[in-house]
Amino acid sequence: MNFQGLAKIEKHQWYIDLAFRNANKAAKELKSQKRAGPNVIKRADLAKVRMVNRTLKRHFDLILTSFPSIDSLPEFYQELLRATLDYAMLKKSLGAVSWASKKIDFFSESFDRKIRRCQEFKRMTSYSREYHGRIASVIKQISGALDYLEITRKVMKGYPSVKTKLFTVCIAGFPNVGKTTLLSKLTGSTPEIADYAFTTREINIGYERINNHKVQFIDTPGTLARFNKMNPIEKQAYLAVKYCADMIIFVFDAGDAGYGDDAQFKLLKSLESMGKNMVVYASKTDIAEQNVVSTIQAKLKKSGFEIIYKDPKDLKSNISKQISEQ
Ligand SMILES: Nc1nc2c(ncn2[C@@H]2O[C@H](COP(=O)(O)OP(=O)(O)OP(=O)(O)O)[C@@H](O)[C@H]2O)c(=O)[nH]1
Ligand SMILES: [Mg+2]
Repeated sequence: MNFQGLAKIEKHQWYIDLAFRNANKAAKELKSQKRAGPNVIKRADLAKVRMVNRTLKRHFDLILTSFPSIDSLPEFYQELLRATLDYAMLKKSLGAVSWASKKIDFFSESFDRKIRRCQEFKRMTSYSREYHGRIASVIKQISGALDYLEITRKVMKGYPSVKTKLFTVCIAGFPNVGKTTLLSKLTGSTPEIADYAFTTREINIGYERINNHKVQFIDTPGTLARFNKMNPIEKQAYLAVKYCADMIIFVFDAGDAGYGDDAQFKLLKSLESMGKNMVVYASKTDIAEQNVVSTIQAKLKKSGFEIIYKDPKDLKSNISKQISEQ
């Protein structure tokens, strides 16, 4: 699921200007016809009303249909919305556009009727002016809603495209431990990898077919600890783990990442509290001292992690087993 296709939302004046520009054009065309006839003023005024209605309905309906129905979004996206936007305000703003769309219909129908029945040229002109005023006022009333929907659209465009129905494996651990390197080894994807912490500034997602199942791998930035202190990307990662992960691979740096074992153990413990199936992968065993690896292994065993994966192939076999047990 992604939100790239959300319609851009303009400032309220843009809609007023567009609608009446189109309306004036339609009226002008009608008046310039050779056989305009005696009723041309009335027909031009009616054409204006209908064009305003058509233009605004088209744009407002596009906004309403391109925004997904919030209550039917997968839980992950609903929570992401709550974490990054004002959920109540978003609902209210969509409600305001829907209200405006109905009001525009109402005024258009009522002025269409008035103009059709009107016999006096002067009154017709005043109806036309009044209609313009009513429509402009309705749109002005939703200017805050339109502004907020545009902010929402920009934020939602940046949401990761997560497939919420696939078997999902999240890769977690301290910065610079080798999470993204593992993602590439597991899926063949090639995101940015660098020898410094916080290289991954967004959620990297890769896919791999394991045992005839498409598996989604999510490489998460940050440590996923302390939700309130997280930046928006870290929040996205945390929520992806919470709502989408069927399994977590904890990357434990056996080389010298500079965190020390204790801090990594502590993080491992705190992630265990998320209640997900978790396996440990020891990275950088190629450069680590053998006795360091053995010590880590012994400590992990005490915490209930019998097997420490060092080879991505073995991890894939474990994932395959988990899928078949589901
Ligand atoms: N020798 C060795 N180096 C590794 C291994 N895995 C990762 N590295 C190196 O460690 C550094 C960090 O790797 P990344 O994969 O970017 O680590 P990360 O956990 O994604 O880092 P952030 O995105 O910053 O959190 C890079 O220089 C990698 O080449 C490994 O198994 N062995
Ligand atoms: Mg990374």
